[in-house]
Amino acid sequence: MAAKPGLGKTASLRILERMLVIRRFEESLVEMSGEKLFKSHYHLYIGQEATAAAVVESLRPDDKLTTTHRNHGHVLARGAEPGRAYAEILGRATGLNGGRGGTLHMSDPDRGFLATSSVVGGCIGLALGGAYAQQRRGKGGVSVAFFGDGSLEEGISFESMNIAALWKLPAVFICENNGAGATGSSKGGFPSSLISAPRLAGIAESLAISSKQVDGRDVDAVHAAVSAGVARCRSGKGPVFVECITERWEGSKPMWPELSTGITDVSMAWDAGQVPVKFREWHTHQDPILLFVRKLLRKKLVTREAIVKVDREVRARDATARRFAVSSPMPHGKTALQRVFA
Ligand SMILES: Cc1ncc(C[n+]2csc(CCOP(=O)(O)OP(=O)(O)O)c2C)c(N)n1
Ligand SMILES: [Mg+2]
Repeated sequence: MAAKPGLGKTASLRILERMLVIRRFEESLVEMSGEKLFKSHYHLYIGQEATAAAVVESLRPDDKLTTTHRNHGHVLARGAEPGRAYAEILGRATGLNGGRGGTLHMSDPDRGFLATSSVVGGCIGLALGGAYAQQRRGKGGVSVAFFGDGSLEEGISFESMNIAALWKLPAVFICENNGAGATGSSKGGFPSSLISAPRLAGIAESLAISSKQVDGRDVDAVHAAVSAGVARCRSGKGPVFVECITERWEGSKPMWPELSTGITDVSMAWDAGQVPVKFREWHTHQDPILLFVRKLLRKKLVTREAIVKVDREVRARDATARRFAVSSPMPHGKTALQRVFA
């Protein structure tokens, strides 16, 4: 895939804001779970924000997307209203899917999401259908699948990538490999994948799919790889695969999410004294938001004051969104059979 010029100030700030929207949403959600506002199992996107935020920067409004159980970041990055996303998780009538999908199947059809599937690997097959439709439509649209490393344990991913390659479909496979550091279910943690291939991108390469492995914490690296890949897809050259590697965030290691590294303080990006000793490695080397803020400051694209202001605005909007969801009604009993297939 060809290299792409770096991101300018406006795009960088737009991406940073998206990442903060996701982070504040996920932090709030842990509190809301603690308040027993919802009961279901859920998954947080903390630590992977750079990937969703940079991928959507390369997309057009008519592009299609599918995602997984770890979907909040993807849906929010694409511009879904946080209030309606919270409402969905709380099962409220005002939710993005009328409260029927919950956290595991939250989707935003108005923003191009074809479906969200918590069946590991399912979203890859769904995105393949989207890519076929985009090819038939002939307008240069692409279909993006966001999925975890665990999806590559599933047969559907191989079959889908094979068809995409054979038919030169405009499918963008975004594999978020957060396996490093996962404890795995055998040790009481959340499951991680067992795949014999040394490089996941190598699996797609074996099917003659243009592939790249990037640092999933690095906004510029993800954006450069994905925007080049999307351009390739739009020109009819077939599917692309980008493996975005992140270390598993501490709070996503146990079966139930924990806000183990605390509420993010953006000043940790420039004031090492704010960084708690216990999670120095995370705050210094892993947190994609702090890494991006430091880079923007180094490049003199923003000031500390501007960062604090954006974050303050994002937090205020997050508080409003939470209130909207909590005060929203539950779906009426009379609607129980609506949107039921059988
Ligand atoms: C077909 C299928 N098998 C098992 C599960 C149970 N399960 C839910 S999430 C998960 C791990 C998924 O790992 P990965 O795709 O890497 O996503 P991550 O949670 O690491 O982001 C498993 C095995 C499932 N949902 N679907
Ligand atoms: Mg994983």
